[in-house]
Amino acid sequence: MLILPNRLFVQTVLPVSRLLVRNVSSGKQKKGIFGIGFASASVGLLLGTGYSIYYMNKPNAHLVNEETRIKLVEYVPDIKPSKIIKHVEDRSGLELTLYQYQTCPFCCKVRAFLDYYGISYNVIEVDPVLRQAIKWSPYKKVPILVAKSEQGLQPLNDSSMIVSAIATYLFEGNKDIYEIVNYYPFISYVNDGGRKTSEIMNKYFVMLSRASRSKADELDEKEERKWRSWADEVLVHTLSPNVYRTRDEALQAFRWFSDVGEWEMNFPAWERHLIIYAGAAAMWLIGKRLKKRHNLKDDVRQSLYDECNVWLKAVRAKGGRFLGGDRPNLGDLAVYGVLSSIEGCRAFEDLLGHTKIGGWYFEMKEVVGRSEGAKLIRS
Ligand SMILES: N[C@@H](CCC(=O)N[C@@H](CS)C(=O)NCC(=O)O)C(=O)O
Ligand SMILES: *[C@@H]1O[C@H](CO)[C@@H](O)[C@H](O)[C@H]1NC(C)=O
Repeated sequence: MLILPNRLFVQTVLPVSRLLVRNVSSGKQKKGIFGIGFASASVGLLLGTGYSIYYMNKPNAHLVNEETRIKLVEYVPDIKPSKIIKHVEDRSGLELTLYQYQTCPFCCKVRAFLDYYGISYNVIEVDPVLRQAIKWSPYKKVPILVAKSEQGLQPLNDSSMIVSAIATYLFEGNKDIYEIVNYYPFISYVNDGGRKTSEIMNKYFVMLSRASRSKADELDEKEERKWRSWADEVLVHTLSPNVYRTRDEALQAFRWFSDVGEWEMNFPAWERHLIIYAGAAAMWLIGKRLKKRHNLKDDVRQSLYDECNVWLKAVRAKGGRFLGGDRPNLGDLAVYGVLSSIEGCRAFEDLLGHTKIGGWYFEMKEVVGRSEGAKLIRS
């Protein structure tokens, strides 16, 4: 069995080769395989488990009292987009570039949102090993969405902030994206592990300046925020242990990632194979740690089914096709986006077989695929 140096876990799976090199050359940064540091922000790489660790550290965080906005960037390298998503109905005036990994649940969430509202964007598939495509960014995770504003290039980070900021832009109507970013400042602090971390404020809030709204609307919005946060903090954590449940499944998952991320096109063969085999082995191991950390049931499938049933119950309680009623709200889009990241995995097949989520899921897929939200945007 492959024994990976600890640092490899820390930076995770995909930066595999780069780290191999680094590990051999620097002996430092040993943190103990089972330390918290082991599961740093990047462990989840493909399945975004990092989020949790970040939050785990939060209660003990020491505030640095540094509040700031995401700064404009002078330039981004001129890289040919891996894909250009063109929605003819797009009148938003936005010019967006999404830096992403195709199967990262947070990236899938952003795409589900943009596609539903029929917003065009360029995709740059980040090479997860070397990550050159985001070297320009001080923020080292994906998704990053860069929006062209009158002031310059405005990066947005964190999938939920991205969704809220763009939704604010689309529905508020008269604000520049640069201005909107001021509503989402981040606060930096040093956590117990001595790492500098930061958190974006208001990330589940769409900032609309309506004169008044009904009590019912207010409750709906609160519920919508609750489920968006649930997608990030609960649902997402059931994914990794399921997708990487057995060595075989982990390998199958990585092969699927390779297909849909078009790794064959993007990376040399040796690198792709290294990612697939080393990645699958590492994630299989990590999946077990995450299962404990997030208190999943022994049969991890059951935890996935349970959470999906919790979601379905909430949808049904609203009495419509979606949580948002006749059409999806941001809660629906978040849950759908996150789940769509495992669509090609055995876990997803099992999920369809053991729950009734398929009805809601495929309706979502349809309305997102048809960009049904496009007609809701004011132009
Ligand atoms: N809170 C962030 C989490 C993003 C995240 O953890 N992304 C992972 C990929 S799924 C990542 O980029 N990890 C760092 C790395 O790849 O090195 C969000 O919602 O966007
Ligand atoms: C967002 O990005 C900025 C730099 O672009 C970074 O300094 C900050 O830590 C990031 N914040 C979060 C919470 O991701």
